[in-house]
Amino acid sequence: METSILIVDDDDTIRYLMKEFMETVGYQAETAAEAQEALRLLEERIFEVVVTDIMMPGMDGLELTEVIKERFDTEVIVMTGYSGDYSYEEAVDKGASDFVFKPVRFEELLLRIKRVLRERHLRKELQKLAITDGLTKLFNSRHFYNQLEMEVERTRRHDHPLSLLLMDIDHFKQYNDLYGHLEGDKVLAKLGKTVQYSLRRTDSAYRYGGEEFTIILPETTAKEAVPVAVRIKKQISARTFYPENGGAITITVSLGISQYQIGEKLSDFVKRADKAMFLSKQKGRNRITLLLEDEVPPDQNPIP
Ligand code: GH3
Ligand code: MG
Ligand code: MG
Repeated sequence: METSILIVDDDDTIRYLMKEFMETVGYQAETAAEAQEALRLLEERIFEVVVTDIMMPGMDGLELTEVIKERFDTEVIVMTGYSGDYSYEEAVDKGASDFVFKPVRFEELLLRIKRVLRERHLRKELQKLAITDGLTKLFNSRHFYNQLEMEVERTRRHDHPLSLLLMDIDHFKQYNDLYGHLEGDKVLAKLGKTVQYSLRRTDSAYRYGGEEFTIILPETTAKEAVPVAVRIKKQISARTFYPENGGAITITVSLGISQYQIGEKLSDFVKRADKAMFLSKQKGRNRITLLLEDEVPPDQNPIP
């Protein structure tokens, strides 16, 4: 994808020349003559970097930087005409990633933009790593609790349904004992992919523990979560594994579904999904159990 740069300056010539330069070196460039216009453009589309003048009529560049950093995921480089007027510290304090003096040498600005983009990319990679499970490439459990808290909060506010799916591999210890931990890891990795492919766009999947997975289904009742669970279960049992020293092996999973009940604690919501999963195990594994309220007898809500 092309990188988009927004140039904000009240000087027509600078805007024109800078846009032309940015396009020559391969960026998409847009311009704004003042801060409000810049903010309007930022509402409309994504810019990776904003290069803004400080001295402008109306909202100045430092203020604009502050607003951008509050509202958008965009890097800001500020330009100033008089080296004494504003300090680097002031600009950085408002959230700017870099600072250049006018008259701006375009080659220098380009180097600074490249560095800012490199750092942005690195930061995004790190952010992704921090919430990703290395083996399954699904989100990790820390992210699970953060996201679930956010979704529960939203559900409380809007009174929309929210469901949770918990899944555990059947007899996985046996698989590890028979074929080795490394082969077990391969199953987990494949399962991560299978789960990811079976999800709807709004759902998110997490490695909850060793061989346990969770899926958050926003705007979904427990009943509506059933077909998602059925699809995942089917996809998993349709896969064949070929561990070393083994033949063609298939695995099964047990699932539990719960729906958030307004007012309940987040931990009770999770516990109920866990309990539903446990009921699936009790009933012989390789099945789905839906638990709407806590004290439902084990043989209720059976799903083939
Ligand atoms: P059940 O059907 O009751 O769930 O039986 P189970 O054997 O799957 O359950 P149990 O909780 O007894 O064992 C879970 C096993 O999962 C134990 C452990 O060896 C395996 N496991 C957990 N995390 C990992 C992992 O990261 N890699 C591998 N290879 N195995 C793991
Ligand atoms: Mg387990
Ligand atoms: Mg298990």
